[in-house]
Amino acid sequence: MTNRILTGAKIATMPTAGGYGLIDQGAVAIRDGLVDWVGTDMPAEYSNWPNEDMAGRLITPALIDCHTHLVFGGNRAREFEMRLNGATYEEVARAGGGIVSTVTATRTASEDNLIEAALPRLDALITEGVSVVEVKSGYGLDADTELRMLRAARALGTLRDVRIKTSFLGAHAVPPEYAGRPDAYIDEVCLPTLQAAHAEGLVDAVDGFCEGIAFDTTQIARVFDAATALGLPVKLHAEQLSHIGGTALAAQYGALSADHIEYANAADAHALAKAETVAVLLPGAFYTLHETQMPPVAALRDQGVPIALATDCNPGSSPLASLLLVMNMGCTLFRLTPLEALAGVTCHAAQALGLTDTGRIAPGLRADLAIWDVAEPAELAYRIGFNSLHRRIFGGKG
Ligand code: DI6
Ligand code: FE
Repeated sequence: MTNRILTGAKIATMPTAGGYGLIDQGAVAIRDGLVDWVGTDMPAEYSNWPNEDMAGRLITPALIDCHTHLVFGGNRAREFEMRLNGATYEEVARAGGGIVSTVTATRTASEDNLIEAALPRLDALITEGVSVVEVKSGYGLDADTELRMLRAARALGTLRDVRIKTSFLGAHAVPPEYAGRPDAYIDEVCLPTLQAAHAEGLVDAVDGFCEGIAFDTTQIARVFDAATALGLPVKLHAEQLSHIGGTALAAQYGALSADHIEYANAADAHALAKAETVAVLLPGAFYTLHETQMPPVAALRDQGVPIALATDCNPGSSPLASLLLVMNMGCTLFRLTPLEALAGVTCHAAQALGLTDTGRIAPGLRADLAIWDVAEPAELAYRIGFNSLHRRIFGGKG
């Protein structure tokens, strides 16, 4: 790997102190895949390093998509049409559509089929400067398919220059064969499959869907207790469609993140702040489902809760594979600032995945960088459907 120095750039370092940490006419030295130095007055030791002039381009940390369901079979375009003919998302789900219809398509897909279907979605993210993608299971809802999904997710990280972080989401929905018996499903399928997936090294975190159409806090707590016993961090789809206590439960377990949280309240925001749990906002689902309940952004700000943004790429509520569009949606739909949007897909997204080696530009962190054909960071969230990536550097390569 060539050690080199990138010069003549505007650098958004995204420091832990907050703000863009902008460095004008700055340089960043890359040694053995890590950031060795970043600043303006280049130390003499770098004067004979290969030097690449960025010609004033913006450099940010490479982007991180901290919430996706990237691996799945089939698609749900027909349900999209149903909803546009008046059916609500919950009505589609209760009529046996929704998540369960993707389960059928995923159960019949081989690992290779799942990989082949996911790669175009992964490539779409990578072309926008993404270096880390979180991928959940949750469309198998039986042991074999959940394990196959997680193996496919792990395989994606060997087929592309990208880091994959996996989340076990066995508690995503109750499969048809357990209709009306959620507790039995948790006991007989979800928990044993979590054990098997962990034993195979397939799980980085454990997630759940805490919602009226999925699992209640008591059921999610049993999954979280099993995760804790295995030493695995947790995260949770919480307060997406109603308020049933998921956000508070996530905070109680010290979750890495609570996700969606449109129906969370000020008390929930306080609990997240105390637990240092990241609020992951998912405007793609809000937009696709034509939701109206906004997440409590003002309360999250007041409490100092780190806000992340992600695609929630999934075939039902967010068939979206553009983190740049998510930044624009975060600003336009949720009134985030462009700075909050950039932090949401870099340093706060890293925190939502428990990563401390990326998401910022600082000595000792990975040289995961995105170089943009823009002059100002705000342009990244401002543009709609216009990828301004000039180059992505992954672990010092590229
Ligand atoms: N919330 C969502 O919006 C997705 N899953 C979840 O827990 C929906 C997934 C799907 O509709 O396929
Ligand atoms: Fe999701």
